Order: sequence, then structure tokens, then C-alpha cells
Amino acid sequence: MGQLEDIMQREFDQSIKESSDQELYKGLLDLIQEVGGNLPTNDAKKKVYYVSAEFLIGKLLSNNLLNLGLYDEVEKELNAVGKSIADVEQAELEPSLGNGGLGRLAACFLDSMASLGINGDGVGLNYHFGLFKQLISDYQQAAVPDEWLTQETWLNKSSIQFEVPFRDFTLTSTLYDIDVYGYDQNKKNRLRLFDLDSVSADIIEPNSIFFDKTNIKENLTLFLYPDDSDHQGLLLRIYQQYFMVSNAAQLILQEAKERGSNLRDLADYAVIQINDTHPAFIIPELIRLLTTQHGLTFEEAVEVVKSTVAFTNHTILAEALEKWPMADIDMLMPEIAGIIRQLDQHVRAEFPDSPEIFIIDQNDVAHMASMAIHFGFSTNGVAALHTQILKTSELSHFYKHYPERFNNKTNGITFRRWIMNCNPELAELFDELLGEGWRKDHDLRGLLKYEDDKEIHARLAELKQHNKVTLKKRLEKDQGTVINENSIIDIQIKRFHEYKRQQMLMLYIVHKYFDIKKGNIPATPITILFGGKAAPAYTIAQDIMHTISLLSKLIEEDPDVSPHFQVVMVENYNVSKAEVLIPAADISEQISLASKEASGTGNMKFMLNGALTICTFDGANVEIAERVGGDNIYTFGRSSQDIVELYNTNGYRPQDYYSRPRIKPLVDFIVSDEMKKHGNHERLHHLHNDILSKDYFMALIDLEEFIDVKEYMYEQYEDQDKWMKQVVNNIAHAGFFSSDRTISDYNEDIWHLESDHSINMR
Ligand code: F55
Repeated sequence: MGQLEDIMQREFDQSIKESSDQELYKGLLDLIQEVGGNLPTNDAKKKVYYVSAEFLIGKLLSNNLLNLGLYDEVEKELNAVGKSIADVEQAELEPSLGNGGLGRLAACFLDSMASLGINGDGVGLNYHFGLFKQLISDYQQAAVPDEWLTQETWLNKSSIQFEVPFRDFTLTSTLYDIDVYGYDQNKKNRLRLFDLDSVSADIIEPNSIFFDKTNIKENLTLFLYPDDSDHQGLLLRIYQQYFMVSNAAQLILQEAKERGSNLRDLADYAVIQINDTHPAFIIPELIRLLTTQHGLTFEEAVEVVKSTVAFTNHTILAEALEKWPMADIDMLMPEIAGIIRQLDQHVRAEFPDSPEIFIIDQNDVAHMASMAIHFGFSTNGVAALHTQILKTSELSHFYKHYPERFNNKTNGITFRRWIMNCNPELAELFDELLGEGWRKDHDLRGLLKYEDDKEIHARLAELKQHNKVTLKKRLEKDQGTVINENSIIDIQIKRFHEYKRQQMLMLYIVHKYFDIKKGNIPATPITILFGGKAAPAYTIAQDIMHTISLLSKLIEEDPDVSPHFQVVMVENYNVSKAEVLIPAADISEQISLASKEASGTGNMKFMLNGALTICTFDGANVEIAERVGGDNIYTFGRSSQDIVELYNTNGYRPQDYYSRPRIKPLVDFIVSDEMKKHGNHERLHHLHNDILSKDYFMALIDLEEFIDVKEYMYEQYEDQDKWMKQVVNNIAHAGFFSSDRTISDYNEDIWHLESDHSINMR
């Protein structure tokens, strides 16, 4: 009897065949907890703590089966009675414990640390509703609570609890662990998520993400980053951050002592990587704990922290660099406020002649990045260009004082989830052509010898077609949208934000609509899909999404255009939807305003799954272009230097572009009668007005070139031999973007831990 059959008989007294997907899911959860539960946790002396407010882990069933080596057997058992892992996985609810790239990166890193045998845990919070669930109704986003925790979960309640002291009350935490199994490893790591016992989910109104933000004892871990447009929201975030890091710091010190540390030597036992500044309060919190509970002097504690904490920056957008008023910190955590003031004095005394060096500015506001750079031993950016911009402009005054602290770690993605799991047939083709070594070293360059192989081109095209059909079925089931599986699949999936320029692709769509109306019928039909959430308080992002949804409808209802062109807004874009969208894509849209996208990681996922990229010279796109070569990628747009210069000189005038004959009709269509027929007039006028008067992220500056390159790219698609050659080339160079390579680099340069193996790819 197979292992799953055995469990189903034991637990449900019935066969696999007789079991529902829900029951099979429960059975598999137990099978995994049995097999994985027996694995020891990594017990190396030194340990990485990856502290992050977000871990966008996605569903874990297939991932855990794969990493534990159970996938093939279970799949066989299920297939034998007409079932599949994919169907069973539908019963798993996806935790949405992250916003976007930053949270997903943390999840890829957990998988890579475990798979490389590095002793590394994630530490964060257990949000009961995570980020909101997105519904599209009346062409607009509606945000409703996402109840992922009500079902069977991967969380194991531990007996670990800590006290977190706020000014007016002390909260008691409970720690939940999720096991993290590496690929083909005989030990495991964990994701440690802290929660509040007193949290209560009853207080949210049905179908609403609004709740009483002052009721901290009951609401602290309800949602991820609630809207911070009001003061209460902002305070709740400080509460969340401090709750997270106080727990993390107490856990880290406790475990280090258990492993033999006397805490003065903490750096030999622990390294704390903070994911952006969200966990930066761990710096004063460690100092508080070390001085008040463990007998260190302030100076000693500062030295311990400086040798233990490392900081990753994920953005140069000024509005995203966290700054907290000292008055608020005083009000919530007076002891922490006192320590931050001492740290501010400390750096000011160290750099008496550099007035630009401080933690607390003249308005009594604390700059979290500044604290993380001064009191950490490493600061890294997430792609070569991003790190360069940090050094030369955004953080140049820090770089001047601490050049040795700055380093680059180009992001990566885990190949387990982003190819082996989401595109198993393509992974099998790699096995056939390369042997199975790539599954561990992620080196796909051996594929280059097939770049002109017509038979391989045909196999790749066939797999793409198969993945398009899978996507079609999924979209029909999820939202009733029917797409054309014989069309070019062109995708932009990511958070809605002006700098990512969904509005530029939107204006392209208007262009294409006009062009088809004029009789220029595309040789192959085109489907453009968008997916992504917008922050509820971010009006322009909502306006853009609204306009795209209206265009989608307008095109669908136009019989001259709809056979050739379709625009789809994918509802509630999340990790599981990405897993179906990306393998089906022909074209990957990476069109941010140069200098603004720190790295991007979707770009890497698409490349690995055989899509070609249209992109600006931004973030990791630059490194992708370097690797595949200019002939295999479709680049356009102003350089990051030009853009930085334009910002510095205030030199961009959207009117100069708006007035051009190719652009004006596209922008003006936003407020046309056709659009206003179903649209919200206020939103349409707001967006129209914003684009022609501000256009802060310069959608118009690259628009004409974007249109030309897109048209050229669609033309190239018709030359399938050439296209498939480019596809092979892109896949072959994707190995560098494995998060195993990224984590090997972190370990080599920053963490210095033992590992089973590492990946070096130049
Ligand atoms: C979440 C919360 C706050 Cl308060 C600010 C930012 C975020 C967030 O989600 N940021 C984010 O996703 N940043 C992205 O990080 C990725 C991983 O490094 C990068 O690839 C991407 O360029 C960057 O925008």
C-alpha cells in the first residue's frame, strides 16, 4: 500500500478514491508532518535570523512534497484513481502574509537557506487575515478580509511565549512555527511567526477591512500593514513592528544562550538580516535587553548589535523610506525612544563635522534607514544598479563614511517553486536535455546548444500551448473569463503603483485598440493580462486599475476588435495565480521608470519559464539583459542617469509629451464618452488630469518608444524560429537568478555560516 493510501485508511477509514480533495489535503498534511516532523532541526552553532514583517510563502503542499521527495509517489497514487496534487492543493488556502516582491523574496530565501543546509530561520508575525482579498466589482477594486487561518494550517503552536512591554500595557505573545524543509535535505529550518493570544477576529465588520485601530490588545496581528493614511494606522504599525522585533530579539538571545553564547560573543552565534527597515527597532530593542537583563554596558551592547545586524534596502522611493516621529515612539515605547536618542547622540559625536549624519532630524523624526546603516555591519541593495544608485545618490553620504559596509546581492527566485513545481513538464524537458544536475546547481547553460534545434523549439512551443490551456481553464473557473489559448499571452503582474507604469501599458492598449479599429489586424491575436492589488488609500493606483477594467470591457464588447485583442484584469492576484500565469506567458512586462524598481523578481520567473522580456534598464532587468545579450531582450526607455538628472533639475514637463500627435489622443481617450459610459467620471478625470499635469513617474516620457518596441516584438513573434531561439537563450541564462545563488552570496559575504554546498555563478 502507498503511503497516502495508508494514511487515508488509518485516518478516514476509506480509500484515496473515496476521499474528497479536502480529506486528501488533510491526509497529506498529516503525511508531511509525519515525515517532516521526524527530521531534526538544523543545529549548527551559528544561525541566521531573517527578520521580516512579510513572508509571502504561498501554498505549501506541493512545495513540501517536492522538497521531502514525496511528490512523485503521491502523484502516482493520486493519478491512479484519477486525482491530482493540483486538485488537492485547491483545498489549501493561501496565506497572504506579504504585499509583493519583498515578502515573496523572504519566502524564496527560506526555501534556499533550507535547501543549502544553512541554519536559518525566518521570524515575523502571524497576521490573521494577511493582506486583503481583492474583488473587482463595478470595474473597481474592493478589499475584503482574507480568512486563510480558518482551515487546516501548517502552523504548529509552540510553548514559547514572551512579554512585550509597551508604555501602557504589556502584551504576551505565542510563537507558532512552520517547518521549512529543504530540497533533498535531512534537516529542517523553521518560519517563526509570533501572535497575540488576546487577538480577536470578531471585531471586524463582515466583509470589511475596517476595524478599531486603537484596540491594540485585540487587533495587533489582525492585518498586514493596515492603511496608514490616518494617525491610528501609523501607530498600529509601530506597535506591530515593535511587537515583532521584541519577540524576535528575545528568541534570538534565548536560543544563542542555549547554543552556548555568553551574549558578548553573540555575533559568533547569530546574524540578524533585517528585511528593509520594518524590523529596524530590533537595534534599540537588543540594546535594551542586553543592558537591562543581561548586564552589558550601553557601549558593549552597541558593539554586539553592530557586529550582528545586517540591513537589506529594497527601495529608493523617498516616500517608502520609513521615518517615525519621536513623539509617537515616546508615547508607545518610552525606553526605546530613550535608546534611539542615545544612538543619535552617538553618531553625532562620532561625526561632529558632518551635519548630514543623524538618526533624529531637526523635526524630531527618527530615520530608520539611518539607524540600520550606522548600527548594522552590512547594508545591501538588491540588484547591481540599485546598489549603485544607493551608493551614488540616495545613500551617498553614508557610503562616503562607510564604503566597506555597502554591498550588492542581486535577488533571486527559488527554482523549486518557480519551475519544478509550477512548470513540471518544462523541468522534465531540462532533465531530458541536461540530466538532473540542474535541479541542484541551477545551471541551465547547457541548453544553449539547442538554440537552433527545431525539434526543441517545437517541444517548447507545445509546452507553452499546454500551459496556456491550463491558464484558460483556471481563469474560466475563477472569474468566468474566457481567453484565447491561441493568442500571444502578454502579462504584467505586480502591485499597482505609478512607478511600475501599468498606466503606460494602458495607454498602449488604447493605441492598439485604435489601430485595430483602423483595420490593422494583428497576425496572431493578443491577450494582455494584468494582475495586482493596489493599496486601498492609493487613489491614482485605483484610478489606473479602474481605467484598465473599463478598457477591458470596451474591447470585449467591440466585435471589430475582440476577436484579435483582449485585455484581462486577473482578480485577487497572488502566489498561486502567479504559478499558473507565468508558465503560460510569451511576454513579460517589466516597464518601470528607470531607477525606481530596486530589482524585480517576476522578471526572473518569466525568463525561467520561457517568456521574452520587454523592459526598461531598471533593477535586475539590466543584469538579465547583460546575460542574455541585447538581441534576446526588448529594451526601451530613458536611462536611470537621465531620470535621476530629470528629477534633480525638475526638468520633466508632461505637457511637452502630451502635446505630441501620437500621444494626445491616447491620453484624452481616458475621458472620452465611451469610457465615461460605464466609468466613474471622477476617477477618469482625476487620472487624466494627473497624467497631463504631474505624471510624477513619467509614463509619457517613454511611451512612443514603448509602443514601437511592442509592435516590433509582436512582429518578431511571427518568426517562430527566431523567437524560440531567443526563448532558449533566455532560459539558458536564468541560472544566475536562482535564489540559491543569492543566498550563497549572502552567506559568503555577510553571514559566514556552514553550508552543505553553495552555488557560484559568474
Ligand atoms: C511593503 C511594505 C512597505 Cl511599508 C514598503 C514596501 C513594501 C514592499 O512590499 N516592498 C517591496 O515589495 N519591494 C520590492 O522588493 C523586491 C525584493 O527585493 C524588489 O524586487 C522590488 O523591486 C521592490 O519593489
